[in-house]
Amino acid sequence: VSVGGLVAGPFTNGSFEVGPDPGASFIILASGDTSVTGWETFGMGTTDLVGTLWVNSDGVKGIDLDGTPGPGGIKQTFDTMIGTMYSVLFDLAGNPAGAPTIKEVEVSAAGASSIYTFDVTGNSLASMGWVTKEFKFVATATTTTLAFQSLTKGGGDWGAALDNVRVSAVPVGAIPEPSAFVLAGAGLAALVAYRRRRA
Ligand SMILES: [Ca+2]
Repeated sequence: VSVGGLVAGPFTNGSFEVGPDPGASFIILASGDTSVTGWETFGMGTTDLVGTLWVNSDGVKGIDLDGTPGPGGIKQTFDTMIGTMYSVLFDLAGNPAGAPTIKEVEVSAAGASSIYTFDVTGNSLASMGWVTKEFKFVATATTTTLAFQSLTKGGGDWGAALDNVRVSAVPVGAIPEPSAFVLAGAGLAALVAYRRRRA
């Protein structure tokens, strides 16, 4: 799909494995960096691409949304079908090496947004405690931007950790259609009225 000369495509590289190699350390990504295939960083601060410095949930690379310094964010624009509901699954943890204890990230797409928190208490770089979260949105355009933004206040280098982002269209049959319920309700009401008239 071409929008304003920009060509999007299917959602890609949700595990952040394609791009620069941070090795056993991390790479600081300034706002506006597009070196991680498919993604662009944004926000007031920077974002870190983290290698085996910590144990990622999938592969050997993940994201610390608070770079050096944060807070930052990362987003991707991809093709969507208008009116289709999408499920976004992602693995969330937090950088346990520094404050704050509760990491916060806002996920947004197509005008919808949700805030997710992660408590790093008891976790370590070797045991991150990754949990899978879900975010859903209904596409309103032929391309949609999915964004993960750190909500850490006042800067800081240790933010929410992100890896293994997956996007899939929710099958139509799995979505309740309000219009169908309204029609069924109207039909039932008409039937009741008809029977009452006959009685
Ligand atoms: Ca990964």
